[in-house]
Amino acid sequence: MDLYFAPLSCSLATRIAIYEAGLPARFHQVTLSTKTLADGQDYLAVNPKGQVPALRTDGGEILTEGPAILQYVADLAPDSGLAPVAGELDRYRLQQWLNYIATEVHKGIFYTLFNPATPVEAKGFARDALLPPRYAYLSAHLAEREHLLDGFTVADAYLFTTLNWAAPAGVDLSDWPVLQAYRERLLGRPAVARAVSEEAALR
Ligand SMILES: N[C@@H](CCC(=O)N[C@@H](CS)C(=O)NCC(=O)O)C(=O)O
Repeated sequence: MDLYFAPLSCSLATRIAIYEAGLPARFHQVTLSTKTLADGQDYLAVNPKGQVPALRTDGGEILTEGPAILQYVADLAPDSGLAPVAGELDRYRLQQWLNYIATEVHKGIFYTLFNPATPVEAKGFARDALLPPRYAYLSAHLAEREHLLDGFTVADAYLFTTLNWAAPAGVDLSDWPVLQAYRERLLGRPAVARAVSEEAALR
């Protein structure tokens, strides 16, 4: 399979999932500002939405939307435990987390904080009004648990990816010790550390 990614963006979660699953993959860096690939090809021809991640399956199909891609990768390696089995309640709890992270955290907070066109007041609202209850909810959930579900899943890969954005967005993660410890714990996983160091080198 082929993953289209931008370093340390939300596509990092899929690279982590691929490494955790031990699956072979090729990685193609996308320049989001120009929507081009390294060889100058038009990324919009791969994903007309112009966003990462996109995944080309071994069958040549293009999949988009991080939560769908993450579950696809997890299901290619059913023994990895990266996603509970479809049909079991925990699979829908996984989707509950993926949707929460995508909408309430990724788009709801960090899209606003990183978008250069966001008015200053809107950034302040995202940081001071939207983020605290969401981080408090996540902290309460993770205070007594190592992972969002039982064992590491693709939802952890996604939440971890968004926690990496706190510092560059001006959010001090030391104000959220449970989340800081969770992030550091996950960084101790070889697949996570490898994905982060490889993408950090590309920035
Ligand atoms: N709905 C998409 C959103 C993905 C997304 O926001 N990707 C960002 C990087 S984290 C991106 O490609 N931004 C460039 C753009 O929106 O033009 C998903 O969940 O996969």
